[in-house]
Amino acid sequence: MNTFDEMAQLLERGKAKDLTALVEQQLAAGVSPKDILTEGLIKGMSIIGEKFKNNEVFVPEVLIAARAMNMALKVLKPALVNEGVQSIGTVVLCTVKGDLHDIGKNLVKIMMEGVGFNVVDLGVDCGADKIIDAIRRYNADIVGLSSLLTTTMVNMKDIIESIDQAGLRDKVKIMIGGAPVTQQFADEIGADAYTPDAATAAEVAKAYCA
Ligand code: B1M
Repeated sequence: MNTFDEMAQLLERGKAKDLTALVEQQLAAGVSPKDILTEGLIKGMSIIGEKFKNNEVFVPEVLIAARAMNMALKVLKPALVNEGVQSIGTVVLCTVKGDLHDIGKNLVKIMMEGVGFNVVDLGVDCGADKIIDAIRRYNADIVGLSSLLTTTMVNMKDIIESIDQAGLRDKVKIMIGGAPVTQQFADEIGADAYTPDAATAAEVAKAYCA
């Protein structure tokens, strides 16, 4: 088994301590943080996602794996983020109302901070009022919305309409993403951008604030 497979397996089994130790060791050995993320951690999460879909594992196992993933991401973050970069803009970021999935959103945060954004993370299960309040309070340039459920992605539409009604639609670019989200859906609900992954989200956001 190679080291990336070992990481994927530790993540699957929710072995947070062993996983973070292995990530630390690999970083120290000069392995690319991007490879650790995609070949090890995201691969492990995809395997558990597949097993979840096929009823081979259940919510508790997935929660334990997600905890291990978030802990490993904390270790990886300094290596993914360029320290000391001056802020190029402010992003208000959250997972939408009704949705508790935060791993993708946390990755978007890391990548956006990596290209120099100040990211205001509103967490999960976030409705329009909180977002509108944050746009005003932090003078945001961009709003990032994440959704992992087909039942919650529709809430993105309500949030965009509420931002419009609050008179803030021209002030911010609205970016959306998450597994069930598509470009077509983004066009339908009037978002400015859909991006399939966190790294592309950071690139597109940077282009808005260039
Ligand atoms: Co849930 N879950 N889950 N889950 N879960 C999915 C999403 C599901 C596809 C699993 C499945 O059936 N195969 C399915 C959704 C089905 C659907 O709607 N079509 C599902 C379900 C059904 C549920 C529950 C309803 C299960 C239940 O209770 N019966 C429940 C809902 C709870 C709720 O939110 N109200 C639930 C609960 C959970 C846990 C709490 C156990 C846990 C979440 C823990 C956590 O996040 N802290 C969990 C997990 C972990 C998953 C899977 C296994 C993994 C998600 C993940 O973190 N992926 C997932 C299956 C899967 O995706 N294969 C599944 C890794 C992450 C890096 O990817 O978040 O897609 P992702 O982010 C990507 C891109 O999407 C993108 O960038 C990232 C990559 O760079 N991206 C953006 C994300 N946001 C972006 C925003 C952007 C741009 C890009 O711009 C702003």
